[in-house]
Amino acid sequence: MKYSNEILRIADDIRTMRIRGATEIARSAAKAFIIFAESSTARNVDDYMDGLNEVSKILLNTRPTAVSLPNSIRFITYRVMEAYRKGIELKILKDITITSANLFIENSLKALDVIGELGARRIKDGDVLLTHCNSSAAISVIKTAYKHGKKIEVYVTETRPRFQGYLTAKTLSSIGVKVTLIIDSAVRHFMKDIDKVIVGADAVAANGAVVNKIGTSLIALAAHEARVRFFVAAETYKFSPETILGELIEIEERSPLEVVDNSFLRENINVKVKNPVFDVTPPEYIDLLITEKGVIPPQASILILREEFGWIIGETVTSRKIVEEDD
Ligand code: RI2
Repeated sequence: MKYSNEILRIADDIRTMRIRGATEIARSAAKAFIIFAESSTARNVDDYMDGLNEVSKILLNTRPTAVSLPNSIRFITYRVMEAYRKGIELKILKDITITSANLFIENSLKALDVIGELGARRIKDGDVLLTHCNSSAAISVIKTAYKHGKKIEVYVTETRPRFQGYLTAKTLSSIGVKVTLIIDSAVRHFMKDIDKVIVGADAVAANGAVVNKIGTSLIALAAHEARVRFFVAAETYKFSPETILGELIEIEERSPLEVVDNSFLRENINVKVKNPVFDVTPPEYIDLLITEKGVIPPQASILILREEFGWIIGETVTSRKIVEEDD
């Protein structure tokens, strides 16, 4: 089946991290479905559903960790699948695809605003914050607190190896927030100056463990040691229903060439370079999860999952399974 180059480009941009950040990845996947529905030349509903399934596979095969990706795909395909099962005609299936994708994007934008408002209530005037990587959810909290007139200062880690911290530093300083950029390994050194840590999430497990940019768990450890509060800002579509079924969240490993260059590898053939992109912070090190459904302790993650996906989780995750098992 032929796809619009735009869909393949979105997939490639996610893979190569031109599109990055769990939220942006999920919204871009939704945009790919809109493009699919608008450009599909399927002659009947079965062809259309085959195409939908293939687009899902293309997107799912880009990056493995951000649960927002399968959750956005599931949000859209589940609705289309339901309509297909009821015998709905092709034109309407296309409309449902587009409406569902737009609804996902709209919900996601609203969620970020609500997270900003709820999270900002936990930030005090004069707080010194620390953040890691470049999370739109964490930035929403910081920006909202600042816009509410709280004079805050933010320490931002560089975030090796791809230096997403520079993006965060630029964004926050451009609106007037006082920013101090530090190297990742300086976090413990500065922890005594920090009041609260706030980071985003790529995935949240049923037990409240958070998967986020590599280094997050070390920051949580340093915060725990110094009795500094550790907040995670995450939309509920980053919660992983599969973890209720016993599955683990896969930690993406990217190319060593993001860490060293080719000549280093050639000159040091006995050196192995590993580049895991995320790590797992256990719930014991997390004070609060700031979601659009409320500010909760990590131990309450299971309730979010039950509310989002219902009590028959096995059935609601099937759309992803269908896609994977077809391989
Ligand atoms: P938002 C990013 O991953 C970072 O780990 C960040 O904390 C997380 O996504 C969430 O970002 P990457 O795509 O969804 O840079 O809050 O590997 O924007």
